[in-house]
Amino acid sequence: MEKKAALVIVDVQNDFCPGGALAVADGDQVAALLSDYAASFAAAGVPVFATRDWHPARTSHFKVYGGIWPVHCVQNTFGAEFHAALRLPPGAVVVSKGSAADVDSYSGFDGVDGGGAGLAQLLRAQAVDEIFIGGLATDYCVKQTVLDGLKHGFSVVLLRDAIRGVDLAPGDSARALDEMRRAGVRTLAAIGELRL
Ligand code: VGL
Ligand code: ZN
Repeated sequence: MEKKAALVIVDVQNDFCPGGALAVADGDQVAALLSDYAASFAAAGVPVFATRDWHPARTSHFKVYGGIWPVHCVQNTFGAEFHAALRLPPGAVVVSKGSAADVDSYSGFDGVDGGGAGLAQLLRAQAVDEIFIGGLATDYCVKQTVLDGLKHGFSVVLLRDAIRGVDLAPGDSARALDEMRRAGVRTLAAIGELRL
């Protein structure tokens, strides 16, 4: 039987792009490329989801309150907005995560839409069984979203040209990619190879 696909764009927000509080190199290039992916998927009738890191001003996720990260993606600030180069098609569903004051949540599957529905629930409601994932950052939220997608039983395809990592330690992104592959993710090398 044909697979029913969805696109999940992870955390393409100003704070993860050059100039942002937790900037990922070339994060803005990913924004532009994912706009092209989103347009192609939407034209093929594929639903598009966009997750966002959506933190309260005070959370143990931040270094100042005991965590490891600089303050970033605080709700309703410029840093938390999607990058201007990210164009979401009409009907794209925004999923927010990281809103608790005392837990780090990296996975898009921890997120909820405006009505409180979780990502897995939203995907299942549309009978989705295959998700394409790209965004930021390879070694944190992309990795965790991919691993959780596989755990939930979705077939997962990583958009290799549309991810970039933080690399707090050199090699983190390469190791993340290995871990995702061992868990069963498939990869699409470049947008030119997309067949819908
Ligand atoms: C992320 C670090 C901290 C991410 C979020 O979106 O990958 N990374 N918070
Ligand atoms: Zn965060």
